[in-house]
Amino acid sequence: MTPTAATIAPLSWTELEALTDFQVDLVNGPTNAQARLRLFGQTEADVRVTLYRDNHAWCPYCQKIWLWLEEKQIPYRIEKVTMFCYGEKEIWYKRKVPSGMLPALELDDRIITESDDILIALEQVFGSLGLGMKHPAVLPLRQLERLLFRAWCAWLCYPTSSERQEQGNRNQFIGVVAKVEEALGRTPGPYFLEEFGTADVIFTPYVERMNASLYYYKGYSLREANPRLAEWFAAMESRPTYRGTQSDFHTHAHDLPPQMGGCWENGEPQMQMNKARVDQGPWDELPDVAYPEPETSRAEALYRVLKHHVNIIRVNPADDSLMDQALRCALTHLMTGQDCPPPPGSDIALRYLRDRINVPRDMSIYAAKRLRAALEATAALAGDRQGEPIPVKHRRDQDPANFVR
Ligand SMILES: N[C@@H](CCC(=O)N[C@@H](CS)C(=O)NCC(=O)O)C(=O)O
Repeated sequence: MTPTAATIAPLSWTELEALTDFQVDLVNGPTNAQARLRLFGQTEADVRVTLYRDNHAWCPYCQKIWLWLEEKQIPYRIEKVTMFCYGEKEIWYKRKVPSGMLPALELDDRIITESDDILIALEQVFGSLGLGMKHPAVLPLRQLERLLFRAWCAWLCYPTSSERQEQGNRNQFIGVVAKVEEALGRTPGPYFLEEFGTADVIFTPYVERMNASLYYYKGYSLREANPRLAEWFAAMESRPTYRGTQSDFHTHAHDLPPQMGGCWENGEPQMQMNKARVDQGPWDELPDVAYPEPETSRAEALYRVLKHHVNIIRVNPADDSLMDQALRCALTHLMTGQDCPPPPGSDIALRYLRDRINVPRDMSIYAAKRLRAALEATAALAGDRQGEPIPVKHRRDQDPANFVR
């Protein structure tokens, strides 16, 4: 296609670099998935804790500990480990934790596994976050969270042989959600108890994954269908700690199947619509986030792609020079808003990347939405072919060994 007056030629990598001044202080700034050390204004000598968590910043049990440490502002180191379905587990980690399971925590040279035991150990040393793990008000909420988890798995992760069975699983889940709404309604504020605390941290990882997966696989919008959960989500999103750990619908919808042993679509019209929106956009009004978009989202997306562009181009199935030019077109569109026609045949290459942005590992939720939209708009100028399907039994297409850590 020959560029017309309304289109723009791709900027060079140097020109693109000049368009972003995005900077974050990984160590002392807001919660982020890239940090290897968090100090909260203290010194390295104050560090007593190392958190071993997954490279993808995806593991729900790791998110629980991550959020807790961030809320309490405990100085800590982060060591990232590969989950089985993404690649090879590091040998050094298997020596430390033979099962290879995550999370693990090193606290003054003591290794602790099992996320609940980790929280209990942390509470003993640093005090609890609001009411603690064993408080009589928290214990029933912890049980309710597990009940909700089991009802979610029963609905999402098993095939059904009849409409009646599907409805039964749905009703069972919605029945437990009603109990969660009731629990949230027992206090005047948006949180589970009078003050934000451990109970909210415990509910966060799976409620976030339920919201995403049920929207995508069942056409059910947890956050929109339940007013108290909607208020709870909004309150969580007012916290920079949660924002830094928050993922999006696309990442969860495609990371869950290999982890859960499969997620089953119900095929209903609403589900089909939701699925198309999560996979192909528009991404801006999905009920995965409700706080206002930061002004820095485009600059963040550009900064993150620039940092890794050599590897992004290398792992893309397309020819390197084709992807180099196509990616610069998409980034040019991201920053200028003008159409930048990519080389012929690059629709597949751009959509391959569109489908493999991982939130929050790669960038925050709004930056990812902007980048997905720019990749899709640019791909559409080249054609309507989709990228290689995302695997459902593993995610080795996201092997962290391909990227600089
Ligand atoms: N009960 C454990 C569950 C931990 C768990 O299931 N971790 C998964 C990730 S979410 C894991 O490490 N799987 C091994 C792997 O994927 O490499 C806890 O609460 O910490």
